[in-house]
Amino acid sequence: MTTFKNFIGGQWVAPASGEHFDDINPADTRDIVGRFPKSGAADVQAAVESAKRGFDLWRRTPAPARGDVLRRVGEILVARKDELGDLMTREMGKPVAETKGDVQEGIDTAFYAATEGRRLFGHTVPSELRNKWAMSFRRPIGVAGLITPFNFPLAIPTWKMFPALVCGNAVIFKPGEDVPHAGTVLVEALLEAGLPPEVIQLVHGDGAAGKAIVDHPDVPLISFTGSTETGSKVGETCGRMHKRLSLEMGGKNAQTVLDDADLDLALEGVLWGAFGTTGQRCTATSRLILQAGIHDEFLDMLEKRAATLVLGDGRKKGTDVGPLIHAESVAKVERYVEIGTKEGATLRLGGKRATGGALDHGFFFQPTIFSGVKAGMRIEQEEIFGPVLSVIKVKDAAEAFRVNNGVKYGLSSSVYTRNVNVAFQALQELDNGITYINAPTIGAEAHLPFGGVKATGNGHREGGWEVYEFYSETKVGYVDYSGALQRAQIDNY
Ligand code: UN1
Repeated sequence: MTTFKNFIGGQWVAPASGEHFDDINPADTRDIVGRFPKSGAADVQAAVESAKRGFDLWRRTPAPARGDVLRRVGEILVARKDELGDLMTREMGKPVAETKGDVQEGIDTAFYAATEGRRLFGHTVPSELRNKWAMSFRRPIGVAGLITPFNFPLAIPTWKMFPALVCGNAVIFKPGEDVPHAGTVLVEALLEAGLPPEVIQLVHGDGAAGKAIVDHPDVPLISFTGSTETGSKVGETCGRMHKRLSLEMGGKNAQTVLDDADLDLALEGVLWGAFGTTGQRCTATSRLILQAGIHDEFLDMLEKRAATLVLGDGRKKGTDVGPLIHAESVAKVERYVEIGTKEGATLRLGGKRATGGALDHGFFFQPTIFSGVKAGMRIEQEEIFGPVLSVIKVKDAAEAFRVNNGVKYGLSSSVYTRNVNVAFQALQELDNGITYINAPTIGAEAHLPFGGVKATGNGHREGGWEVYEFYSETKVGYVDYSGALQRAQIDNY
């Protein structure tokens, strides 16, 4: 079995502790992908020292040249897409069509970032005074600590890393401990593309490694995607230390289907939204809000189709739904099935581990549907991160919007309707960072801002232009070429 290393100080190195953890295939726990470093504060210290040297070099590299490196990374990812899709499915389980889509998001992000190196716009504006120039421009910040989850092993790291790099920062990257192999390949691609070695540091490990990065005084920039609970702790530390922080956390996203909707279309949407990635997306559909007129008919259609979804190894042709990521996830989903049942919801489908044959070796869970769910129940309020869908009946669009908004999270929402007025009302009324009309709650594109309101985030966005503002600081320059002391707000008025 291969023992993998960290990348620190321009070299592949073993962790200071000498300890490792196993990277396990969740579809077949007998298959160990490799052993990866269990890193701690000593490794992070070495990574920060090196990254500071990397930053000094990189911040002076012209932004278009920084972008060129990202363009080459994009080309490498294109060439390695199939191989990457396969190894990502092996370590985290979702079907290869999805992992290849994940790689494609990384490719799109790379090419967007490459061209952004030729923009990084500031503003030139007129001065109040004669013979004086006024402008704003963007400066890099320093060492960025990036902490990412397992569910998008490539896309999410690239959303953070590529803009951070184009803006001229150095990066310390801690991939999710369930997907260290994908993280390693991404760093290999960056080095192959010509990124100066000390600009990137790869530190594997669990929460202890992540905490050491967040706690380090010389890492002024943190971007974290994960649970709201961990995000709150990260936020406390960053607040105390005056760090710039971007948080992407939980969701409890709803798809609403109104009486006038195209039901076949809405059915495809909810199947993909609720059970794609085994429900392990922060954008997953975990609530389905049905208007009374179509409630029974749609639930029937859904139950029938969901029962035919094929569970299995994501690397096998014909698999619709892969496994959950690990045993604790299975236990968590089981707990929520018990909670839903106790709360009085009706279990319509699933509710158990999926077993039999090859499934016995993995963390498979049956697609699960609860109907009769009332607003306010725990299964309606709390993020489950598994293939569990709660169905709520409402009388009209106004009630659907109230239910949609009645949770602490605010990532994405979806409304199926043919009524253009209602569609635009939804865009205006729903408290989410993203609202889809006649499309599921998942499917964000790389060149638009991604993120949520309320407990989902802290006001920042990934993707699109806005993320470049996060990874750079605005600086203003005034040049007075009058040869005289001109006093703003005094001499001019
Ligand atoms: C996430 O679930 O953490 O819109 C990110 C989507 C994907 C990204 C999801 N493009 O579902």
